Order: sequence, then C-alpha cells, then structure tokens
Amino acid sequence: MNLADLNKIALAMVASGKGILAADESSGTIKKRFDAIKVESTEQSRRDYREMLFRSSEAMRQYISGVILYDETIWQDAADGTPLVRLIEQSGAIPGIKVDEGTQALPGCPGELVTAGLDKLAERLKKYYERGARFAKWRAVIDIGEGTGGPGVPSMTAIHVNAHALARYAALCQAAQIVPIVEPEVLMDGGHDIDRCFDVTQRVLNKTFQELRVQRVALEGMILKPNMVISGKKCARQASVEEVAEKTIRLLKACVPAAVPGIAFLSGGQSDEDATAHLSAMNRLGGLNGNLPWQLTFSYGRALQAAPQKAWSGKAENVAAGQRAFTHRARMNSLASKGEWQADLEKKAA
Ligand code: 5MM
Repeated sequence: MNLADLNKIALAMVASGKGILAADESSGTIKKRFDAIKVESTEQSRRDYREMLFRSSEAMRQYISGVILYDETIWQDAADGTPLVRLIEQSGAIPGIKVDEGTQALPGCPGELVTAGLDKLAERLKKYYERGARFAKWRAVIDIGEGTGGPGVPSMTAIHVNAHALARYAALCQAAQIVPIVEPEVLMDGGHDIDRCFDVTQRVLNKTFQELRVQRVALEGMILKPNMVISGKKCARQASVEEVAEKTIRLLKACVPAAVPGIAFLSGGQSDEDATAHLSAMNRLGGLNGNLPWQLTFSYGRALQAAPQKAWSGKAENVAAGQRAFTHRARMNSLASKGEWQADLEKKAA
C-alpha cells in the first residue's frame, strides 16, 4: 500500500467546492427511479441516462470530484464507443465503484441487515483498478427501531457485524491501492427524533472507527460517508436546519479522528434543498468556530439526481434540460460545501 498516493486521491475527492456523485444505483433501485419517471429500465436506457450526467461538462469539471459507479456502468461504453469511465476521467473527475453486494437478513437479529460482498473482493478490486477505479464504496444499513423494526433495533450485534464488514472491506481496498468510502448509514425512516438519531449514529461511528483501527486501516487514506443527525421522516417534530447542523458537527467532532481527510454525506431521502441547506449550515458553522479538521462535502445520490431524472424523462430531446438540472444541483451543493449557499439562489434559477 502506498499511503501517500491514497491520501492524495482522498484529498482530491473532497477538494474545495467539489463533491461526489453517487450514481451507483443497483439494477433494482434504478428501476424504481425510472418507474417514477415512466422510463423502461434497460441496459441502454441506463447507459443513456448516465452518459447524459457524465457529459454535463460544467457540472463534472467544476463541481464533481468523483463518481461512484455500479458494476454494469463501469464496463459500459457511451453511444460513440468511449468507455463511460474515460468520460469521467476526461472531465477531471475520479471514477469509483460500489463493491458491496447489497444487504441480507442478519441471523438472530429479526428485522436487521448485514451487508454482503467480501467473498472474492480482493480479485474484484484488482479488476476495477485496472479499469480505472481509484476509490470504492460499501454501504452498511442501520435501521432505528421506532416505527419500523421495534425498540431493540438497532442491536449492538448489528452495529458490530456491519462495522466489522466495513473495516474488512476498507483494509482490502487499501491493499489494492483503492481509497475506501466507508458508509455506515443510519436510516432516517421511522418516527424517531433527532436525539435518538444522534445516539444511534454515535454508537455506529464509534464502533466503526474501533473496527477500522483493529483492522489497521490507515485513516488518512479513506473517506467517511455518514448520515446527518436528523429527525426521522415520520417524527412530529422536525429539527431545524440549525439544529441538524449543530448536532451533526458536535457528533462528528466527538467521533471522527482528524486524520480522516474528508466527510462526504449521503442525502438519505432528504429533499434536494434540505440536503443542500444542511450541508451549507454545517460548513458555515465550521467556519465560524475555526476550521474543522476535515473537509465536509456531499456524496449524494437522490439529492443530485431527482431533478435531472425528472427533466430528462427518458427523451433524447430533454438531454440538455436534464444536464441543466444536474448542473444546477451540483452548483448549489458546491456552494454548500463552502458554506455559501443561500435559498434565494434556488428561486433565481427557477
Ligand atoms: C445511489 O444509491 C446508492 C445505491 O443504492 P442500492 O445499492 O440500494 O441500489 C446508495 O448506496 C447511495 O450511494 C447512498 O445511499 C447515497 O445516496 P443518497 O440517495 O442517500 O444520497
């Protein structure tokens, strides 16, 4: 492992004013997104859609540092025969790859999940590296009981086994000269309040960093992709933007070592504007309190793609509109990553 090179890639992934496009929807998830815009999900429609995003030159050059791809996409070519990976590289962004293989029921823990994909991971990483991937992603899913899995969820068992798998994955990535994005996602589904999210996320992050240390993962060569500390979607009291920012920063300062180069949040089902407003408020707060030890940016899937998907709606004549919508969201989040976003910028664009 060459840690200096891993650190260089990690720093480029969170370069000032840039963030990551999570375009790694598995076939089932992209089908759901396409169903919502009444587009049939075929190998070609998925390719056309993603090619539209990667050819959005302003967004890709100015605001996007890296793209997380799904296995199908990393091997696909654009309509003119150029590999999609090359399009990403040509824009100056870094190609990355989702290497987890989704979740499975966790035996002994009803309603809880563990992420699969460690078998043969070392061999798969080698092939992805040869294809151009310089970072990878693995997502662990932790549910909060109220309203969904019951009061005993999450169990310490689920937190532990998922942290263990994240660390195994991260160590294998670094051995293959690939920067791991470590994504322990505490879901925002359910009726729990923001303080319950704080407590659960704290347990999850502490266990994750404990496992990363045990398995000798070099923190300088990874990126953390956490959820924000936020109220459950069905909670009657929705925390304000300021409360989300204050509690998320407080938690991250307590749990995330300064050696980690960057934190790139998932959006988790927040509205586009909420995801942007929260990120901006956190960076404003960080700036007011003296610099944070890590860069804070975005690694959004839905919050970057919902608008372009709608604008595109599967029609070739809508490609320019889809690219405009993507560029707008990427620009808003770029501003948020510097604490410079303001709500009226959204209205001006509308
Ligand atoms: C883009 O969606 C990713 C893949 O999901 P599936 O494996 O379930 O198809 C997902 O992991 C995503 O990268 C993260 O959750 C962040 O996306 P959001 O939409 O939460 O910002």
